[in-house]
Amino acid sequence: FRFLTAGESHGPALTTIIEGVPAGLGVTADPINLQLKRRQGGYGRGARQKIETDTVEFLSGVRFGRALGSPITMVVRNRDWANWTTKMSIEPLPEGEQETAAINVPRPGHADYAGMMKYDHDDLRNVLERSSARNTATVVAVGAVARLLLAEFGIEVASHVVNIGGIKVSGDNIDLRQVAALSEDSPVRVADKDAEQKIITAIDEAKYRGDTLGGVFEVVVLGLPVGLGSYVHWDERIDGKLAQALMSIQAIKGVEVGMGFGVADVPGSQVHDPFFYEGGSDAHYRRGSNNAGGTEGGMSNGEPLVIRAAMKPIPTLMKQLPSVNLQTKEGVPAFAERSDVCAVPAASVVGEAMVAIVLAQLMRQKFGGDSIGQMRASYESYRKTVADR
Ligand code: EPS
Repeated sequence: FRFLTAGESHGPALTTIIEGVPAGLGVTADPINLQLKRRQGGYGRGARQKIETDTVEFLSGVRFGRALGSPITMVVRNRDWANWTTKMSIEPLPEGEQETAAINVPRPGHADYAGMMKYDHDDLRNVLERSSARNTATVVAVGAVARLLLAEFGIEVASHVVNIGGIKVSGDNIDLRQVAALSEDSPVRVADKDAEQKIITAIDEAKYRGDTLGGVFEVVVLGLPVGLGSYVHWDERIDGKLAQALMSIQAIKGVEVGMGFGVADVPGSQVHDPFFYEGGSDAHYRRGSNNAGGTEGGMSNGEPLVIRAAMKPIPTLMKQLPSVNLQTKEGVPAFAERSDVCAVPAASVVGEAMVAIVLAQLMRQKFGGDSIGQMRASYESYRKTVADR
């Protein structure tokens, strides 16, 4: 299960090709469009989301709503393209027409500066168009296909926001399903009404000041089998793969699994999750807590996966930060363009997608098969082996 994405934020479309979806898996536009809609939501989003209604169009790999086993191509068209045909013209402009003036005042915290140096661009638009979080629409589309695969094995992926701008959500040890359901109804994807109101006010205040806010979201996965990933090589560890995947999302600066950095503060007796055995008709090994967040030794351990990511505030500030004109070397305010005040709720949906992608990859790796039936047979046989131990 691998994929590539392509597309500029204000170009004609975003495109992705996925390979490795087993033949026979039900794949239709509706569940993908639902995820795209979730990504577009959240209090604190900018005007772009009013222009777009992201929907997916399949160009290959699906017939009568079932995956063919061939590469799946999906396209999400940018409605805003209609307003950018000259500024983002693919062909050279006709004789006599002026190219849009280059922008060369990088935003602190953005890809602008490093991207201009790296690719030798004079215009930071050539960097921002691809570095833009607009591309997360394709990531969410791929994640939606991954979720369809995971759902075949009873694996569910959800998320909620636990902190925006330092306002933290209270409530440890609440039921994960309940949290997911509550956050779905919240404009900031928060499962705590008190915090929700404070966060909405904080976003309004940040907007008024021309500032932006970051935060932390938590992705929770239920129904994972034990043994995805491996301890044998550094690049096969599930936690490492998940961290890389979450860090690949624009503006993410940190990832924690389970108790995360908290493990540094207390002794081992308060960190590690004790085992016990529950007999009866559905006899199985159980754990007294889940501080490990569902991974031990680079493998899933059969408990819910709990992983958090911290997002920095978006670097496009309407109250511009000090910067330098890269041509004149003069100190001037940074470039500012329409943007979001806070995109943490949207990032939490993107986080779900990235996690789903990694898990789909690991499920494909462990259970193989070219069709969904073959994959299921291998999964069932493994499940039986584990249940009999
Ligand atoms: C985004 C689309 C972008 C931004 C945002 C995310 O659209 P536009 O630039 O036309 O307003 O709103 O991206 C960023 C803030 C960024 O820095 O990347 C989207 O569809 O998610």
